[in-house]
Amino acid sequence: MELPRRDRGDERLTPGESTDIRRRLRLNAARHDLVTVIACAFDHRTRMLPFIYADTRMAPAGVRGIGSAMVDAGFEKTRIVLQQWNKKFRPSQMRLDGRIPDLFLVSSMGLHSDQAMEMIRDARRIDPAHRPLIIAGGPHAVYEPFKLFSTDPEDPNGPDVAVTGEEYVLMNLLEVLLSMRGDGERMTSVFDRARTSGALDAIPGLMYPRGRRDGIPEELVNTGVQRLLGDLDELPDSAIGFRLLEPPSRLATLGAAPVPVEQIRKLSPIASVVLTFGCKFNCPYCPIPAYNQRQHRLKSPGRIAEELSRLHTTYGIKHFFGADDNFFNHKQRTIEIVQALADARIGDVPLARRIRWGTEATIHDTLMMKDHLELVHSAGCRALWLGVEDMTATLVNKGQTVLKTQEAFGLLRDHGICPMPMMMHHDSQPLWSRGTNYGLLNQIKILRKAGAVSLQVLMMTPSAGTKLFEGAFTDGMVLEKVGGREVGPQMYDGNYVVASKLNRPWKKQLNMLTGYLYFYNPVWLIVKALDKKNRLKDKAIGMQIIGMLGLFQSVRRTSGWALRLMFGRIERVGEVPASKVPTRESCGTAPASSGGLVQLSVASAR
Ligand code: B12
Ligand code: SF4
Repeated sequence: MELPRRDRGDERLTPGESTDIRRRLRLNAARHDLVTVIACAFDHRTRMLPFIYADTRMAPAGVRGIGSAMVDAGFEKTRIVLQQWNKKFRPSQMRLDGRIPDLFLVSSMGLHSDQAMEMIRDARRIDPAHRPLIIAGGPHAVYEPFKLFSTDPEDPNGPDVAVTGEEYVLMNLLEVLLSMRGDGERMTSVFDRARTSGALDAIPGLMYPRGRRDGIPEELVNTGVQRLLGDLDELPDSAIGFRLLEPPSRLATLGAAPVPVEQIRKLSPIASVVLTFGCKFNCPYCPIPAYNQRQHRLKSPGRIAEELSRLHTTYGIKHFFGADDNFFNHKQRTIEIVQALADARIGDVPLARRIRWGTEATIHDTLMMKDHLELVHSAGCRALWLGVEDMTATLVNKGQTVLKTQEAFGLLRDHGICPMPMMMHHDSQPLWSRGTNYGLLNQIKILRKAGAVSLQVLMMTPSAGTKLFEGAFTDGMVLEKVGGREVGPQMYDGNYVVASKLNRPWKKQLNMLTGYLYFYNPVWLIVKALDKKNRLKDKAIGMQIIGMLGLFQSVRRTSGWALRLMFGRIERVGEVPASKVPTRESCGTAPASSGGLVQLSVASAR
């Protein structure tokens, strides 16, 4: 099921409210003097193609955004810990400014949720008289918040509250809590009072547990769908988040100071930046349009140019990745952004000569932009990741065809922009097809010839918050255990076959590896190196090298799974994932104070 949407016209926050709430918090921040640690969960078992470099060399925008908002709201004592760089970090041992933090915030994607839960479990080991308020957020909390709350009496675990939205929801929560907080009162204690009084129920975008035992909910309360920030210019300066990063280390504890400014560029040579959100398409396997409540949200062209300039001048970062869902989604707005970037200067030098950036777009919209690709290039754009999925549009039809894909790739290549295709392999696609373009290798061959610089082949995997999600479970496609090994969340990255109608889907697993090997190999590296006419030659060589290294990792990590799929017993999931305890929808209003459990309506009980 897709994420629900607020009533039409009520999807967005009142303009100015997001800036205003941070201003209001700043007025009281000194009195509360909060210490906050924000951890980004990362499961190192997921390190392989096609994300092998970007996964650790690009400090994620989500935690940086949350850190920037905290500092902008006046809470300077904030540190961001990336498990990507601090594998051994133990929240139970964290001290910042000599104190156990007041707030411990955990951000996670679904596939890193084992690590997120382990960090939360560890934070709960802190003496209850001192333990921080634990708040979970990020994509996993957005799409499957109920999974963050343990229902196992042997393993009480879970955050105090999950934020199912963006920065504003956290600020809203803090404002409510701090307005009720006595001097020096523990955040967990004020949270308990707020929960009991129903004060949380008026904050859209939360899920919190209620029950007699901490860590074992008897019900979950869902306060409804967040209101989205419409004007992304209201976001705090994203440069702030970079100066909060914990230096990489093998220690369980935190360092005395964050990463020095001059080292940031080395650790995170790429900066992901929020430019736009939303996509006008409606692919059934994609949760993005519903998450955005069908809104297209942007930063203004001036703000984008200013932000990239500041990130470059402050930290020396030269490479940027737009966290866009479809950067070309709206032609006129895109032209305005790229024009502003092309015109921007740092001193006497054009910004676009100092920086390079890439982002995601669709084939359809790339063709719509075909008369403006020169401008896109002069704005500094050097790579576009394009969802070609299956070029014959058998899997999903969003107007892509072989001819259109070739045309778009050719145009990009001619304009010095690397086309980076993202493909989706599925049950009915063979490895090779005779006389048609349907096979995986046939399509890779076409893409390679058309100028693809990198390759992404992921297996079609059910994604929470999509139209296809529940059906994949009810149709018996989703695997639970194979050869005795359970499918863990870290395997939901598209690199493992975890859903298939085939009796023996091992071929699919090997097809992906074969596809990568066909694209990333020494022969093709030499071909690229000898190709004198190719304007993108250097990038293609670089990607071949990264690709071969990544392929080694992919083979190492996934071939055991292929063997299990070949010989092991395959057990399938029998039911759609849902909360095991009743979920009460709070309807966005505060119920009367109650010490016991209030149950208004049961949304999902299993
Ligand atoms: C950039 C990106 C990547 C980069 C990440 C690099 C990096 N280190 O940053 C790369 C290319 C490596 C990548 C890979 C993958 N990605 Co990706 N990626 C994105 C993308 C396009 C942008 C992420 C981003 O920066 N967003 C901007 C920030 C500001 O938003 P955010 O992270 O959601 O954070 C906001 C809120 O969630 C919230 N929040 C976040 N953390 C916290 C914490 C607390 C305490 C609170 C209160 C709030 C909060 O506030 C933030 C500010 O508004 C998103 C889609 C999107 N538009 O967000 C997908 C997305 C995150 N990716 C996704 C997936 C599934 C993957 C892959 C598994 C590949 C795949 N099958 O699609 C791999 C996993 C690789 C790995 N090993 O980790 C999914 C995650 C879905 C889920 N349920 O977890 C997303 C959401 C796309 C989607 N809707 O399907 N990805
Ligand atoms: S075009 Fe891409 S971002 Fe848009 S709905 Fe389809 S898969 Fe999602």
